[in-house]
Amino acid sequence: MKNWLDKTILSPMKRRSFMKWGSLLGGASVVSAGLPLKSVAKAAFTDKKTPENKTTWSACMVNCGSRCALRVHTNDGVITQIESDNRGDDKVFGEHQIRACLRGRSIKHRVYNPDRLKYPMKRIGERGEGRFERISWDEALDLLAGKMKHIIDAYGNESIFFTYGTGTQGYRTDGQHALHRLMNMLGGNLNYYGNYSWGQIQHALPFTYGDIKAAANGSYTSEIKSADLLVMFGYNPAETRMSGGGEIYEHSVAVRERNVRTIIIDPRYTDTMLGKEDEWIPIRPGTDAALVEGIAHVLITENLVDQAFLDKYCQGYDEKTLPASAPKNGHYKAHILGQGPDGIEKTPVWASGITGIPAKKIIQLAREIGSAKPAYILQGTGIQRQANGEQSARSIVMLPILTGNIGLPGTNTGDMPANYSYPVPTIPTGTNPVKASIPFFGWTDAIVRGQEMTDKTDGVLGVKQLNTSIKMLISYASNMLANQHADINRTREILRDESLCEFIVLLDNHMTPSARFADLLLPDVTTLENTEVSSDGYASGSLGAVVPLVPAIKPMYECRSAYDVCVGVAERFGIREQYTEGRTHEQWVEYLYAGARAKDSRLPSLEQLRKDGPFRVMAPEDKRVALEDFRTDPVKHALGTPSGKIEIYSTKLEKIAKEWILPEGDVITPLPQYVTTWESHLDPLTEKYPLQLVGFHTKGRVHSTYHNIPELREAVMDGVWMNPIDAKTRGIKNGDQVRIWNDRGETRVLAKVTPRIIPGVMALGEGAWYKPDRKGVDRGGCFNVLTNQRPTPLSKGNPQHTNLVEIAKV
Ligand SMILES: Nc1nc2c(c(=O)[nH]1)N[C@H]1C(S)=C(S)[C@@H](COP(=O)(O)OP(=O)(O)OC[C@H]3O[C@@H](n4cnc5c(=O)[nH]c(N)nc54)[C@H](O)[C@@H]3O)O[C@H]1N2
Ligand SMILES: Nc1nc2c(c(=O)[nH]1)N[C@H]1C(S)=C(S)[C@@H](COP(=O)(O)OP(=O)(O)OC[C@H]3O[C@@H](n4cnc5c(=O)[nH]c(N)nc54)[C@H](O)[C@@H]3O)O[C@H]1N2
Ligand code: SF4
Ligand SMILES: [Mo]
Repeated sequence: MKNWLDKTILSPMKRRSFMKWGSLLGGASVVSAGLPLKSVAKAAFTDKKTPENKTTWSACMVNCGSRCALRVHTNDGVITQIESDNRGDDKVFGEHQIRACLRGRSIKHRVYNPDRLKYPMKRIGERGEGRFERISWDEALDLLAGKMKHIIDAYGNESIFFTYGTGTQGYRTDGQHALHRLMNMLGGNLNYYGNYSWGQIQHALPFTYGDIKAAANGSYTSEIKSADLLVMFGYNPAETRMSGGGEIYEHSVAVRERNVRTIIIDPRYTDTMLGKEDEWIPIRPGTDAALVEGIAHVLITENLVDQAFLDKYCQGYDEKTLPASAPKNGHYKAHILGQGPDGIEKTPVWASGITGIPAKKIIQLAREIGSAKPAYILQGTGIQRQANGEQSARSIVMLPILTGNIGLPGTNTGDMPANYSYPVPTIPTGTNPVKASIPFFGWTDAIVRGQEMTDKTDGVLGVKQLNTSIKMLISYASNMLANQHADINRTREILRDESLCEFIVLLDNHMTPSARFADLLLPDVTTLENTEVSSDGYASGSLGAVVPLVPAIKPMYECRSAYDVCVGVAERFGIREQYTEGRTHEQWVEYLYAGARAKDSRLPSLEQLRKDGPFRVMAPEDKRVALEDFRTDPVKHALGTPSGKIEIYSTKLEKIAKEWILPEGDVITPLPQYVTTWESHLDPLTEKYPLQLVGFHTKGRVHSTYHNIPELREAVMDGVWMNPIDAKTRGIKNGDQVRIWNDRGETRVLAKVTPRIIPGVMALGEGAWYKPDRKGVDRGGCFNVLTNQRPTPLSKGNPQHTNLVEIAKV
């Protein structure tokens, strides 16, 4: 530890500034958790005789869907080791350990990281150049409050926008909640709807099923225990739901218990397979809808559909239930059999030509799905992050619908699996007085041409047309500006033009690629320096938990929590009292937890919780079968669709398709069906860029968070997956440095030559840090220099897995 102290704090320069800052405080201002920085300095410098060893609970708060417990060991105020949850014997279901993955266990290196932001800084160079000068917190807060006042006065609250940011998903009193509480008190900000994760699927499936419930509408994965067949489209929990307390735990327990036959459809042979699957069906990206249609053809022609189910519960399967508004032969059966408007029969041979899956295999798959009762069918979210993502998502759910595998034990709706999350209360945020809302993906357009954006052209909600373009960005725990949003080169140009977006404030722990685009940089405390009571996350199966975060160390450098930043701004607007209600951050945590306990007597005292670690609460219901009620009584439990039924033919989409103004090439159809898109394998652009490049969420990071830990970069090499056939024709060998490019940009990575991906397709883990060289070529392997900002037709979402590229050895 001495080493770390020597290097990071005791270097003469840093020591001086540290001490200077300490004296500047004069004991008056406080940082997060009410700890004067003086005492931080004292703890760091005092050479005590007997070292004080402590173990405290904290959690990994990134956006992977889990919230793993961490046991943080400190010695004299310095973190020495991170352990995972190690309580009990880890045998009892529901009391299993909430074990952290390799990322959470390496969090110490994120805290003690050379990239840490240490003090507030103001931009001095051109925007994006990355030149900053240190300022005091008073100057920073004056600047922030001043800019906010000016922008609200000049353009209205609708011109202020929060970039999507998920670096601290779990905060309840701090982070996004604290910021929204402030903004709502100051008149609000432009809203967004949807998200980069599930934008297309969550927008599309309600047309079929109605709004079932907020997130992940399927059955629990534990239902797999009752299934005779498990079919997973692009579902990869072994990598994206890695936690011991998460979805993968229940998934594996259920699969093992039933020894259920498992078929996985994915262009990549993922870690979820690795011999645990019975069959891998590789597919061309963006073509799942065509596969479903080929399967549907077999189901229909071989009489494997559940006609009684379709008649009773669904709209638009055949003539009988087709709504009056639909054109003649507008039903699904006609569409599949070639009697619909396009006149194309969706035979397995037709589907084979599109998907790359042999027709024989499609027939076999259809027969299996048609005869297994019950079958549990689900999808991950990589599929819908495609240019035709809404159509793919709506198509996959046709398989359980056609076979009547809905609402019964062992079934799922074809949606993502459901998860329970314990409802830990948040600080009241109030309501946003601004009504206008844009699609999450539309913010760069809203900077350039906000005033042109309307409901029918750009998916604006709440108003018919925006009043203003975006003039200020608040970027909290977000790496959207220059890493996670699409087409970085275009975004960069937009952000560089200061006449468009006039002010950017960014709060982060690290000097990320996005941080370089800030006008004002505010250093946040890390989760290990913060106080909170959180929940289990949104992907922890039926296990809920109340998760305590106790500051393991004092806030480093001049870091301050977002809550404390908000108090500072509130003060400058004269609403400090209104904002704090007289509470410190810690007092809010206590207050909210007391409220939770008053509602649920099972919860231990806060002291006990902090001592014992996460309190586990199983979901109130021991099973959850999606649409069980509807199946039992479709009248009493009618769905939220216009007809109350499962709408295979959606009348709402019929209307939208007529009314919306779509760019050329975009299609919205009332039936779920395969549509070709730009940059599919059928696009003429393949002559120039012959390979499809899909992204995936790698186990080496969570998006861009944890990227700057060299140990993790070594453990999980970032390389572009390519098939030996594609590699050979280009003279590329495993481990070669390669360049990948298209008209939008170029990046450099290593080649991972492997038969684990189909020919014609490449895959790269997203989230690597953007690192442009002087010519603008990214040397960091950052996916988003290649992605497109053109939104998907219906949800106006992110097609970040739809890209045509070429690759060559450097
Ligand atoms: N380790 C780790 N875990 C994470 C995250 C992370 O960054 N790292 N991020 C978290 C977040 S926010 C999210 S949203 C989730 C996302 O988690 P997932 O839903 O798993 O999303 P992806 O990894 O994008 O894609 C899943 C799979 O879909 C496949 N795929 C892509 N396109 C297609 C297609 O057209 N058809 C088919 N059949 N398959 C396709 C990909 O090859 C990939 O194996 O993961 C969460 N968990
Ligand atoms: N090409 C491509 N792009 C994608 C995706 C894809 O599949 N492919 N996936 C998309 C999806 S699903 C998502 S959810 C988004 C995620 O995109 P983001 O929400 O931007 O997620 P991260 O990249 O993890 O960035 C979070 C930021 O939070 C910061 N952070 C971490 N801890 C703290 C903290 O305690 N305080 C503060 N202030 N900051 C903190 C990190 O340093 C990081 O800069 O990316 C999207 N982008
Ligand atoms: S990244 Fe996710 S699975 Fe890994 S420790 Fe953090 S919360 Fe747990
Ligand atoms: Mo996500």
